[in-house]
Amino acid sequence: MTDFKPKFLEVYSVLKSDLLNDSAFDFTQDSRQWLDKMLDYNVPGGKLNRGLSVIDSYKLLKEGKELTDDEVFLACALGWCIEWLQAYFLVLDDIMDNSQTRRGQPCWYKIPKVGMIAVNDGVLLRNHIPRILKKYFRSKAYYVDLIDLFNEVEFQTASGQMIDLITTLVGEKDLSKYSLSIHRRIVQYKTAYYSFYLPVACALLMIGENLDDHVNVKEILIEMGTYFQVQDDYLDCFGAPEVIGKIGTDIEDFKCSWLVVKALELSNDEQKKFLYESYGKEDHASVSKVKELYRTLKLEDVFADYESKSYEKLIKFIEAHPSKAVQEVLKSFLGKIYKRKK
Ligand code: GPP
Ligand code: MG
Ligand code: MG
Ligand code: MG
Repeated sequence: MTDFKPKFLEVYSVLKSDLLNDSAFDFTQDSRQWLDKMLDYNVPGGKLNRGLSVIDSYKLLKEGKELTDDEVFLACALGWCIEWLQAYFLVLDDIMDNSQTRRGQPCWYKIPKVGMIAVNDGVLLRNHIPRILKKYFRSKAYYVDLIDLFNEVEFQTASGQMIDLITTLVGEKDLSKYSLSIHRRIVQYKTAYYSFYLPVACALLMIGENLDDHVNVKEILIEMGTYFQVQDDYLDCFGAPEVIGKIGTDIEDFKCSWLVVKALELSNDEQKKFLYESYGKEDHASVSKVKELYRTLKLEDVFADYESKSYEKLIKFIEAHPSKAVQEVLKSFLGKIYKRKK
């Protein structure tokens, strides 16, 4: 597989420079400097899996044909649109989840000078996407479909985020409503569409495909995204903060995490009673005890089993797909996340 990362990073500088010189706004030195720092802090510092998947997928769909410089640039620009979307979601998600760190540094809103300016920065990040699309894709036949795709996926993500948040409402803390089916609904919407379907859908639009002809690919990617968010839930508790770059908050936040759903399934009456009393509390002692119960219930093994079963299931789905090129795209994506530690 070609390593597009250096090229991808080059394209970031081009897009940033476009945005810092956007003629629709009369930038002052201060505002340009703020935006410059805000972008560098929030956009390029992640694993870039989502963004790189657009160009990787595009290359595989081209089945060995050389890509032109223009094609590489455009696929990278689309990849960055997804990274921008992700930056926008994360800046706001960290406020909503009361998180402290992200990608090994304080969350943007935690920077003293930033605070709630982060909310507007999130709005700006979101607005940069249509600006990039307009500049580079306006003349393409698939422009309308691209705009529509980003809009649909953003709507699905915000709706998933809504159900992630309203299940935790204070005063209604009730673990009896948590189940695998609710968890599935939350994670499909809040994570799978934008993280898995979107990159591949972008590549498909770029090669001129109609997305209505790829419902099956979408289903597989949503399944993969569900598995990815289960990993995220697992790492929130069992991951090493210095590796995942963030400190988990799911127990404190009373989240409908895969771990708590599994714990409820496996607990005896006494353990259940303890969970009902302790889950969702801020204090360190309660959080530690919940983690201790997770260990007693051997959730690490339960997860390892889920992980290998999900992998096998996904490979089976993928291998049933009629196109070898599409199979390669899906396998390459799965390979990037299987047994990930961050
Ligand atoms: C990840 O959930 C979900 C998102 C980042 C989507 C946010 C959507 C918005 C409309 C703001 P998470 O809270 O488990 O992620 P993390 O563990 O990285 O904080
Ligand atoms: Mg969240
Ligand atoms: Mg979060
Ligand atoms: Mg999480």
